Amino acid sequence: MNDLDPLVAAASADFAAAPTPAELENAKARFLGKAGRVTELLKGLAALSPDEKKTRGAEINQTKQRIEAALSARRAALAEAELDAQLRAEALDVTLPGRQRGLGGLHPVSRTMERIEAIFGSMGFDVADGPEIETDWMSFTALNNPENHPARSMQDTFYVDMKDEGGRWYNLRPHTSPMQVRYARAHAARYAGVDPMPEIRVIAPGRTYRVDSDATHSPMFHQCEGLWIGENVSFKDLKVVFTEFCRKFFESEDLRLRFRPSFFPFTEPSAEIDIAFASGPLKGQWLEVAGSGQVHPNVVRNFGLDPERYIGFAFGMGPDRLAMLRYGVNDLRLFFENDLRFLRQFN
Ligand code: 2NL
Repeated sequence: MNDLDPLVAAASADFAAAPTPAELENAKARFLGKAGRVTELLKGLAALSPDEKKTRGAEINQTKQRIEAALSARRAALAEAELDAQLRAEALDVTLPGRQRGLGGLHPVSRTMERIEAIFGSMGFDVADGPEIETDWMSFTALNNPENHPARSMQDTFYVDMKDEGGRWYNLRPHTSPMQVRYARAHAARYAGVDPMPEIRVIAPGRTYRVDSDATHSPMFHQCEGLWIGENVSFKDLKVVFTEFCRKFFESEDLRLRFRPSFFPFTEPSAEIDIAFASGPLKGQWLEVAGSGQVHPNVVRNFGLDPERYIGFAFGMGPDRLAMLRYGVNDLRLFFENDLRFLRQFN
């Protein structure tokens, strides 16, 4: 104990009061710095006798060491507090539930397409898919829709900024028929030497595009067309196949079908196909579900086949509309808004 004890106490108190390392360094300067109080004491030694210098010098040095010890202790305490705060801030609560990856599910239209494919598959139909950007010939001319014919404008087609060799714009296919044309032509070429040619039996499901948008039309929509060509395929086969399809699709054996005369450039004769449920909210109401007909001889010729020999039928339907009927959805746009509250109901 000596007269310097209060200085040590003052330094310790100052250090303890410094809340940050920077302020602690300021406090250190007040005691140990160039103009600090310990330095001032050391300067005072000059005025003392050699004996006094020895004792007083030792006292001052001891004091300095005690102050330095207090400083180190405070530095360590501040560093530890800082580390503690950082650890607290970065702490992980390992008991929180993990972030899960949402489970995906099939879109109702995809489910419908798969259902259509499965049913026609069970009747021996192949499934074909291909380009959505098509040539003018594939989308129109091959289907007996001649160049510059006004009927083309009824499709309100999207065009692509690219021309084919004939200088005609490419288009976003307005129906899936081009895929049937491609399939039929490839089939005819493949079996060119085979007599008779094995029958063509195919469906073409996929996305199609028309300039049209309201509660029952979307600029992108889906189609599924079917084609059956052989030596002896008749309208009776169309009726059998499509009746079977509708009864399987809607799971209703007493569902009724009606073939109503119509016109399409690619079929002759042509018919709209209507169905009527035997029960349920739509009971007895005729609903149009597809277009159909006997493939026009010009179209058979464009398949690369002899229309005098090969004949058959085609049909086209809208899976979006079939999905609406099957699931009781009243606005087509719901299918394309991607609202999970709507989509989750199908999974
Ligand atoms: C409808 C009408 C139809 C076809 C599509 C077709 C395809 C080829 C040859 C002949 Cl490659 N026809 N497809 C035939 C009749 C009707 O669809 O209203 N679809 C929703």
